[in-house]
Amino acid sequence: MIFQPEFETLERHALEALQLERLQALVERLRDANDIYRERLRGVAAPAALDDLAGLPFSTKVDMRDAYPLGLLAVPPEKLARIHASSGTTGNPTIGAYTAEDLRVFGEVMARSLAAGGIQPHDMFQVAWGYGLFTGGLGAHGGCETLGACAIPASSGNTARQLQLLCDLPVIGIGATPSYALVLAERLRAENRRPKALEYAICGAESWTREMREELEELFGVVATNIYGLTEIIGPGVAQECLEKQGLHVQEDHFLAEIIDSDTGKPLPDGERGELVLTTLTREAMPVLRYRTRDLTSLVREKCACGRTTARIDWFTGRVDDMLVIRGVNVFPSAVEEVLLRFPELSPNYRIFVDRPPNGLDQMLVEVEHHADASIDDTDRFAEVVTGRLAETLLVSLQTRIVAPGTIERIEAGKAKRVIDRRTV
Ligand code: DLL
Repeated sequence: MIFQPEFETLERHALEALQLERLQALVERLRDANDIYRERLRGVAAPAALDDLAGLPFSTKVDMRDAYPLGLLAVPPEKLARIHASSGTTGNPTIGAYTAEDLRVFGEVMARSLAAGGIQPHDMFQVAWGYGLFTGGLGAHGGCETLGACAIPASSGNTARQLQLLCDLPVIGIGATPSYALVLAERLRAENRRPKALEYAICGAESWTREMREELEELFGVVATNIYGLTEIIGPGVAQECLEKQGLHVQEDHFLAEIIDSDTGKPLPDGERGELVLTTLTREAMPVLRYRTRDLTSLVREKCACGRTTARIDWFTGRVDDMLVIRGVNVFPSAVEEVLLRFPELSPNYRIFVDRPPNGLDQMLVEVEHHADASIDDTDRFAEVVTGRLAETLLVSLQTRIVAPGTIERIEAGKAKRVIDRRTV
């Protein structure tokens, strides 16, 4: 179902005209309402065409941190209706502030996302992203209300209660991080229980691969789609796959997407992979101009078979900053996951350890669980085969350890942490 066809299927020329009008208004608003942006935009001409976007200044996570907590507001604080925040690993959290109108838009883009992922207004949807400062729980909750669906605010964690709700109530869809959806699916399988009515899982908030999607769909018995978003822009609902599963539709009337070369900052053509840059076209409280997400993907603008005309971003291959450099070779954790999951014997539960022994070369160890029903005669021999395949694809030497199901700790709340980098430098 398409929740707002008047925007989601708008002809591209009309969509681009709307984007330009909104971009021009945004630049004016930022100049008027925020000292930091006024300074940054000094001497910069107003965009006369969408292509002029490339001449506008970028914003980065560092800008957000420097302006902590409310330096980037474009409305008086009395107009705020809610604040979210993402924890981050160092320094100040990143604040996301919303007016009532921003919350209405958040509800709308999440309702579009849920509908694109298979949820209908008469359905029950279990929200298994965390409620609180994290945008996932309350964002999906607002989306259910805007769509007219019934929200079950389970939040993250409390796996026994999650399973009980899924088995007792006619829940059609669930929203969770992919790693937590997998925890739920594994527990159901281990306890030989079945959800009463579950058909769809909408997963996001952390990196995952198509290979992991296949595993999850098979284990959970659902159709799983990918949802993307970030606190700095609005939260989840910036982009969402439809059931055609051909990339994530960007809600382009609200968010303008570009792909740039992250070294040079220059725009890249459609289809080329680079860093995703997002501009909020309608945010009131904390609009953002050309935010460098550090997330790596590519963009296509052809119409999708579902009827939506909005641009689609491809599955992310990681973040600029999750790239590991092992003895000079760039390694993305998503590439490791892709190779592992091509082995039917292996499960999506894995970790990557990186060590730097004194005076030695960096060592990388991939630890992965095999499936409970996998038939592996000789684990050491099999580990060698996996090592060979990883080394051939990643062009780096490493070791692999195959471990029994349940060995690797499951994360029940928050995002999965797959890389343990123990190098001191
Ligand atoms: O993770 C918002 C969200 C909630 C998205 C629920 C989807 C579902 P942050 O905590 O600010 O916001 O983290 C944003 O998470 O820059 C990406 O690096 C990563 N991320 C989010 N969704 C995906 C995805 C929420 N589908 C950061 N695939 C982003 C890969 C994702 N990475």
